Amino acid sequence: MTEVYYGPDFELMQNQDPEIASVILSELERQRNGLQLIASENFTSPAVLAALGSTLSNKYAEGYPGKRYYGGCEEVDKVEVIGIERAKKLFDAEHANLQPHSGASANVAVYQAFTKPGDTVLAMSLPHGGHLTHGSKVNFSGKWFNVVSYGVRSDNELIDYDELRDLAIAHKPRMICSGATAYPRLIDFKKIREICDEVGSIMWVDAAHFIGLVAGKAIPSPVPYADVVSFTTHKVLRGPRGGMILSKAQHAAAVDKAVFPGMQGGPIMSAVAGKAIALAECATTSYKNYAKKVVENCQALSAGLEAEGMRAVSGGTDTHLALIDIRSTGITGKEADERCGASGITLNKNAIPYDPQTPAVTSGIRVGSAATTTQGMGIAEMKIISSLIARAIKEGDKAEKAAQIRTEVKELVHNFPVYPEK
Ligand code: DSN
Repeated sequence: MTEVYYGPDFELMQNQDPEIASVILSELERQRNGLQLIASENFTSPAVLAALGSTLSNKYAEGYPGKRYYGGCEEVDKVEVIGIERAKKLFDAEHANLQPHSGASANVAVYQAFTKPGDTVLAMSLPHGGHLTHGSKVNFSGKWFNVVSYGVRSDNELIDYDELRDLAIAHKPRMICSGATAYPRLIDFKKIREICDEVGSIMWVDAAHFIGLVAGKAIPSPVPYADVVSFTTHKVLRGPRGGMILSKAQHAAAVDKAVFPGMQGGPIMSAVAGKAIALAECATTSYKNYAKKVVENCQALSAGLEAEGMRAVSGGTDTHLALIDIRSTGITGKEADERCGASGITLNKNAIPYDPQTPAVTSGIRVGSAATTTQGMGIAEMKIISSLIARAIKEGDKAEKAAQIRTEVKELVHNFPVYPEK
């Protein structure tokens, strides 16, 4: 990591609003002093942070480059055009839209571009690793669409492609969604394309979790197969918080119209600039090496936790995340999350497939290697982290034990400083 963006603007904020400035500094210290293992988080670069804090934030730019509803867009037009071209090149995509404010809003746009309310959509169930926007009853997707869910097999915890095909044939969905938030394995996009072709469905891939690995060529890309690919830009991809959509050229107009004016007003141009910067970073050899290391580290973390007596769902991982069944410890996911938190280890409780516990309690934890790999950690550190997690789960309810683990966590992370001062 290079140094954090600590420009004169931050000093100004400290003078003008010490209350908020002190919270921002405390969060920086939290990120520096703990282990960040949430699979959907990362440390973005100082250049991206600088773009987010830039004057581009002031500009309204409803519309698209060259077709805006406001004057004065000549500079932000350049940023968006550069970003679009970088995205198309990096992912070998025919069309890119950088405007969605988040992954969930990108998904709203996908529904709007390809479906009408009431249409049938086939997607992975949330308890098996899907996402709220893949048809959860508490989300717009489950309220406005007839979402049929597929899941993973009980014997090997891999996507049940036979079930997926049977459901597709039975329900003839308008759109089939693949992609998940807690599935550690590669998805067979070729097979899903064949099923989509067989039943005449749009193929939508929500690649939020793994698109950074695709960008770094560490895993196969869904782009050649899918009609549309939506994702967030802040996970392994290491960009600013936000969303993006890639599509085939034939869907470009529908996607753009669905994003604006269909779903959003003005884009957040500072975030669009941050996305453009991250896309350029992803095209470097150093990022490719990073993406490969993220996977190797996650495999080491998953194996380390298994060596500590826990079980990796599906037997391991091919990606940046591992889902761990911790029932052998006698502790729930909720308790493990709390005990790890008290010990300076940030991760999240997560349902495992066929979980006997409720979603608020769960039998599992989800861990990811994106942030620690950005810090420069490697396989040796993943082994240490596995043992720290195991100790936190077993003993992190006792204040003195949690404090001891927290000290060891601090010693470890201080060898891999995050955003060191100039
Ligand atoms: N909240 C994200 C995650 O943690 O996986 C998905 O949106």
